[in-house]
Amino acid sequence: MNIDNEDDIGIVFRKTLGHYTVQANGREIDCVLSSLLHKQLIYPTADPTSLHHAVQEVREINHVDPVAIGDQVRYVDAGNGSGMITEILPRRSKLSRPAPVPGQRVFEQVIVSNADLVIPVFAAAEPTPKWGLLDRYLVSAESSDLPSLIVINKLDLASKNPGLDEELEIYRRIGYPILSVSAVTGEGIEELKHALQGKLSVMVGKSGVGKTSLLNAIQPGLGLRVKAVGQGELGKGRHTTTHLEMFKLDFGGTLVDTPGVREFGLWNVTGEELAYLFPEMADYVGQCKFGLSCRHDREPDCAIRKAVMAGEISPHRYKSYLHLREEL
Ligand SMILES: Nc1nc2c(ncn2[C@@H]2O[C@H](COP(=O)(O)OP(=O)(O)OP(=O)(O)O)[C@@H](O)[C@H]2O)c(=O)[nH]1
Ligand SMILES: [Mg+2]
Ligand SMILES: [Zn+2]
Repeated sequence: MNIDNEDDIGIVFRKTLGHYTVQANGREIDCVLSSLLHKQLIYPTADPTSLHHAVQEVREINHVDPVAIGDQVRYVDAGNGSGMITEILPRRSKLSRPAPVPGQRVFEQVIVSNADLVIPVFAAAEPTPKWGLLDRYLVSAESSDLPSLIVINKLDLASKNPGLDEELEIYRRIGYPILSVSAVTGEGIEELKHALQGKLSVMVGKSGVGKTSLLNAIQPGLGLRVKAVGQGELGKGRHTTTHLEMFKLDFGGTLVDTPGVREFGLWNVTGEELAYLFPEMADYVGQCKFGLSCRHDREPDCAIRKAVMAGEISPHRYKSYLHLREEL
């Protein structure tokens, strides 16, 4: 970091259409983008025939928004708590997904940059876990070279899902850390805090698994703010998160809460490398009869399929692999 300009550098904690909340030196600055950065912004609703659209195409833009939550940015302070972002500093990491823009091609959406840990959150029950979605999150984190921590929330409802432990054992065997918690009873919350300490972590998961509730449990002061934002929309005290937001934790660390998503595609993963992103398959890659060109599907003498037959690789993980392979 350039010491001379240190007071002009901050981190993006929140964004709403056209506005970015930058935290710097314990202050929040409401920033817009400089015109240069602004030109790199794709409006999902843009008329594909408009001039605006044409200009964007010439610039070969490949992301929906040049600025992501977690970005370290340089900004010009305009006073009164407002400013303008002029530069995005190099990213340490990024967690991305494809964002199809109607009438155009698919663009990269950086969910969070500079994250250290991806936390796929599932509920023991209500909603019932969909393990295929977990596999997507894990592959996505692997492709970003980020570690994952699987969090199973609603431990208090675990008796409603008798098959849960058996499923989790598959992931434990692969080597993924798993933490079972309950935002309601507080069980496991201390361990979770410990895992978050000193890192920038991002929670991902379906709507209703309890991501925001976990944030409440981890840091009650913050939770109140979260609740106030979306309350009333769905009634019964249930609030759904509509925007990504990053929170500073009192005990050190930063946590990003994301809105629940039903779909989670893979960005920038090729069919050839997919098996490498399943840690339990990686060792077999190259050992198939057809070497690196094996799709590990119906090819004869496939080392990965043999490992599935031998019980070394879980059939459901293999099914996830085949499913994802078809998309790439
Ligand atoms: N029984 C039980 N219910 C929980 C627990 N954690 C959260 N809930 C409930 O689950 C519901 C959804 O919680 P949220 O925190 O809003 O879930 P979310 O993952 O943030 O959902 P989105 O913001 O829509 O993505 C709420 O009604 C919570 O009270 C838990 O540990 N046990
Ligand atoms: Mg939420
Ligand atoms: Zn193979």
